[in-house]
Amino acid sequence: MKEAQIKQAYEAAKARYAEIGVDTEAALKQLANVSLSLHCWQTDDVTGFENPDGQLSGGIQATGNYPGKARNIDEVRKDIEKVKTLLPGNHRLSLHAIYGDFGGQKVDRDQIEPKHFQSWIDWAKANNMKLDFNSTSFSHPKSGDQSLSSRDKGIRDFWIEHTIRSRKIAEEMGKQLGSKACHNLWIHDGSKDLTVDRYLYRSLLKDSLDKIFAVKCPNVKDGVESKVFGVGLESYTVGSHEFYMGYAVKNNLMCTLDMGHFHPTEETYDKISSLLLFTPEILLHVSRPVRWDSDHVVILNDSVQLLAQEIVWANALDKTNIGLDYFDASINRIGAYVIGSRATQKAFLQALLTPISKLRDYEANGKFFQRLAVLEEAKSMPWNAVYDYFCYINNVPVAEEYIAEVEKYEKEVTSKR
Ligand code: RNT
Ligand code: ZN
Repeated sequence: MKEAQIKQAYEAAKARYAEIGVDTEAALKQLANVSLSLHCWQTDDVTGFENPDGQLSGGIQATGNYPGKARNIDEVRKDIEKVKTLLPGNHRLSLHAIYGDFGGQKVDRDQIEPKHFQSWIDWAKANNMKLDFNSTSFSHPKSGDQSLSSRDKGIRDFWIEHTIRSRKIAEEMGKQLGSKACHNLWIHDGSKDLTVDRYLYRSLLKDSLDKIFAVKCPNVKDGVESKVFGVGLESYTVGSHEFYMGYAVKNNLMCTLDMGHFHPTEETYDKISSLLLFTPEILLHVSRPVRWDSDHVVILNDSVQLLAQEIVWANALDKTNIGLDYFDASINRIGAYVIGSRATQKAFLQALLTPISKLRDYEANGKFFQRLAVLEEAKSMPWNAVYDYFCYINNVPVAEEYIAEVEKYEKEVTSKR
């Protein structure tokens, strides 16, 4: 797009928004502070560096084998650096415990230490990024169907140790980078078929979590992530939403809301206002469920728009940690990153550009037709000209221009892997 065209469209949009009482400059400032936590695992289909030939397990699957996936730490970093050049704004990076800099050594999960992530911390500093972290219960010989909720004390202790170590790594990241790191705990524990001991596994999980969170990490914000079911574990999930909601409320932790982890017609946005009354902050996994898969590339759909609106309208941007969580191995992975992150930003921008005080007035005065009409009109307001301008002032490709950049990187870099 031509510079003059971007600016002209923005000025027209600005004037149009001013007519409905919305300040686009203010919205742009707020959008600049919305940082996304980019999930490192979109680069390599959740493989990590422990065993590059290992199978992904734990109720999650990446389907497709599009060429060019990152095979090592340098390639993951290169890819993230590329993504950064295609995204407006400042973003964080979320690492999983299997992405340590193990230097070719076998380091089991109960042996990981901050030193294995020091080069990531240095890299983050050099790239002006903050880090978040995740313990990894899946893809390991001791995972089985259950980890922290296993009947076997040896297995539970192994994963307790792993998770405490993961939190200590997050602590180090938070400390060194001067920004609290979110630590997310998601375990796959569940059962393929009916179980007659639902209460037992949940009480074992509660007991394991008590041990894990007894270790204080002041530079960490802890989140616990529920799920409705996992592939191969369809009948029972130990860490259900009710389980973690209870646990988080009681222990002042965050519930991680993964948009792919609820019943198909259940919307994530409606949980925000309830959670924020009882838990300190929220951690999101922005994702897109499609039938059995909870992790398709995020697009600008109703669920993401409703979620962003709810957060903005609840004045909760500074209590919301926006992680992305999707992995698609069937298309260009860098392109997948850009589509999903931009869609998420667009949803927040749309929410920031909505005339909320007018809508609230209508609502308070029982003018429900007017409320619905303005909500509908907001959808076709020229928010895209504002987003294009946001890309432009941040020196990243505007609109579909990023496609050529992704193609170029594919030609020069990923296709040669
Ligand atoms: C799995 C969870 C979890 C993972 C990542 C890799 O269903 O959503 O968050 O996707 O941690
Ligand atoms: Zn998730």
